[in-house]
Amino acid sequence: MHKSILILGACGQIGTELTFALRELYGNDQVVASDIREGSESLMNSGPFELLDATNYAAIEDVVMYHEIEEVYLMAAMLSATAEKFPERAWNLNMNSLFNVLNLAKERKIEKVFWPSSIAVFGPNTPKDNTPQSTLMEPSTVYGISKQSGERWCSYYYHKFGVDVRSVRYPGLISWKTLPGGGTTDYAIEIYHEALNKGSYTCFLNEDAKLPMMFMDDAIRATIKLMDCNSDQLTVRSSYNLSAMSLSPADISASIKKRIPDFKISYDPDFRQTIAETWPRSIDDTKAKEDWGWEPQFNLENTTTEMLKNLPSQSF
Ligand code: VAH
Repeated sequence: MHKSILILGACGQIGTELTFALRELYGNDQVVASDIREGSESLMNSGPFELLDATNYAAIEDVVMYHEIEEVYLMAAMLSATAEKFPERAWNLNMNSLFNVLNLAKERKIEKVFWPSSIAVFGPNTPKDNTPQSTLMEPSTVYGISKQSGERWCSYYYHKFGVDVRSVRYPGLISWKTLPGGGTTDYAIEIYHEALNKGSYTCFLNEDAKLPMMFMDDAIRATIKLMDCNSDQLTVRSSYNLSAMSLSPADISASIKKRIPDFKISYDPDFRQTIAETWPRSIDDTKAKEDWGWEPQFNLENTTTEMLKNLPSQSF
């Protein structure tokens, strides 16, 4: 099936895995990876790459026209922890990159857009357990505010201009192919690295900080499934709740100890604990299940198996 795809932010935690998955599916030359800097050797050697600033409309337009791009996955963003340190840079990147891609679609220069939201759109007074698709949302982080605004703009461009933009609210994502990228849930990746490299980990969240989490393979499969379904199946054009697991650092530590009995964990919460406390503990993703057949495949145990099996070759 011919399809020409551009991934903005292809060298990030999700972008890297999305690039490999889409190239596997559609062919290396059908997927143009792009980022503000080059990526891993394996990514750079697996297909076409463009150095591209996602906030530069003209530069994106040139790449779209040159490669005859039909679909854009906008994965470039500044995540929650880093965004608290650079609020204006985060707003500029997260919002202007979205407007660039939505406007390309509005002008019919591309046909379809994927844009990631996050459970960070929910705030401290959102119901924390089995958080509904539509509910009270008063995010208190720069990142969460940008994601809530982005969801509103996605819905507006769909209803006003017929732009086929699709989105999911990713939970915290656990993966081994790339290092974490400045998020509050990065602990859930670091803990596996350090369990293998040091046999111990000092966690920057409290042991009972339960958050919605997902193994990356599930997140990639959900993303591609959403983009492949018929537009008329979709009843949500802001962003779909997406769920797999609800985990705390203590849960992940216990899972690691089943394989590495001497693993030691300690807790030294920092500002990221304050962010985590504003987010839900678990998510209701009934709408994603009903509209496009979403079903997770990874739980904590097979996530731990995959992480510990694949990580030794990585190092911090
Ligand atoms: C972050 N990994 O921690 C991201 C994610 C739900 C959290 O959006 O900022």
